[in-house]
Amino acid sequence: MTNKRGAWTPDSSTLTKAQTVMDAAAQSGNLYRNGLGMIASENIISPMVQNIIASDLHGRYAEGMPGKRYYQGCDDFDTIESIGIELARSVFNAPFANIQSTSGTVSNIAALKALAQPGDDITAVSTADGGHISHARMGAVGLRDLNLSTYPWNEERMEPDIDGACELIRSVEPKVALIGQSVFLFPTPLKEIADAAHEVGAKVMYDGAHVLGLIAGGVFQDPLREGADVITGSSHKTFPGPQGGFLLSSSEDPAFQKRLNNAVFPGVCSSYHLHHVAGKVIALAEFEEYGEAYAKDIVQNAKHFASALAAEGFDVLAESRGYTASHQVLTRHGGKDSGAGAKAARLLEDAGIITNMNMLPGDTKALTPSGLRLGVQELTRVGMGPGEMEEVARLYARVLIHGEDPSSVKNDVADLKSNHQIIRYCFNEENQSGYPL
Ligand code: DSN
Repeated sequence: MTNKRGAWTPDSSTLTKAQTVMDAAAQSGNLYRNGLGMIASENIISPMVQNIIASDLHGRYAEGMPGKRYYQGCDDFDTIESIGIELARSVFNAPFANIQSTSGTVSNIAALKALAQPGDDITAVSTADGGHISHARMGAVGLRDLNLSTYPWNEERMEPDIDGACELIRSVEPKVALIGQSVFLFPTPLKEIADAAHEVGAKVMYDGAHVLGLIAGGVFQDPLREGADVITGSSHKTFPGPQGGFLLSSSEDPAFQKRLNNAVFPGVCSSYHLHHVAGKVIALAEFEEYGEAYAKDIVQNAKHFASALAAEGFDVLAESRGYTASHQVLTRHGGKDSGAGAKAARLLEDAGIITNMNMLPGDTKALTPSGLRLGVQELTRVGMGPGEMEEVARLYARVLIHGEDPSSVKNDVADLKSNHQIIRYCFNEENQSGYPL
């Protein structure tokens, strides 16, 4: 038995296996260095973040909060985390910020621990409509043993049907009204939903994992001012930091803030990965400086890319709303459940364009969906603008519409990418080696 590349066998020596791992990591780096990373949940980290996540902090523990630790040796990390909390409160304009959680899903598990008890009701967007797996019984919602009711979905507007969602909340009277998706083209009209939720005593939890950088950059929506009690999110999508999570709240109540902190530690984390926390703090500092411009450029690029794809002949969703107001673009490549999205994603990968297949309205099977979900945040991060968005749309068309051999398109993909090797919107922009090794 060998893996896909035939690079190892189970009886290889352990050193060979370790070397194979090093080679595969380098190969994976090359794939993205020479190709177009367009998975909407991904990004690349800045040189300063690359440095700090490889620091000694990686091996350390700091359970508790700054100034109140269960281990010695934490004074310097206290400085780091204190600066990080202050920066997060400023960048996200949030009275409360916890920067410890190790991912968006971990933030969701912590929030559900703080906001609900097993057996309580929750309302959310269904995974078929773009809700995240942690919003489902198969994920964190099930782990907390919550009863899930899903909002009706408005396919035309690609958002919850607002009247239907409010009706559902008023009839179910959940403990948590969860808003936000992994397929997130447009801001959710939050105020009406939050009013209905607060009327029945529910807390409003907004999963901003995908759009956190756009929210912080002031170009998407402002959930904490529109009625969200808690925002959860990842630190590595449109917010361009290392892998990790955030937990934010509009609450000034010290008891509620303590409940949120306790839900992260000791609730769902022991070690909370100090090197990544420090990386988040650097990324927050960089965002404070460059975030607004980055967020604006992302959304401008996404709109431009969507229009350029449509002009090439692609079926781009949500035309009536201008296709997108986020970093994401959705395209349909065949009939429902046809697997056309999966096929398109494989052909694009052969051309060096990395995307993911995605269910679109009407699809029922996650492995044979009809669509692609595309994100432009990484291309924006390496300095691509509207002109490059048009070039990328042409590359898509050569592969998926004109049936050109993906391996010949791959050369042009690499050519385009060779001019975009410097990571932008960060410190030391002019003095860096670019993509991570
Ligand atoms: N599964 C990720 C996404 O691609 O949206 C989020 O965790």
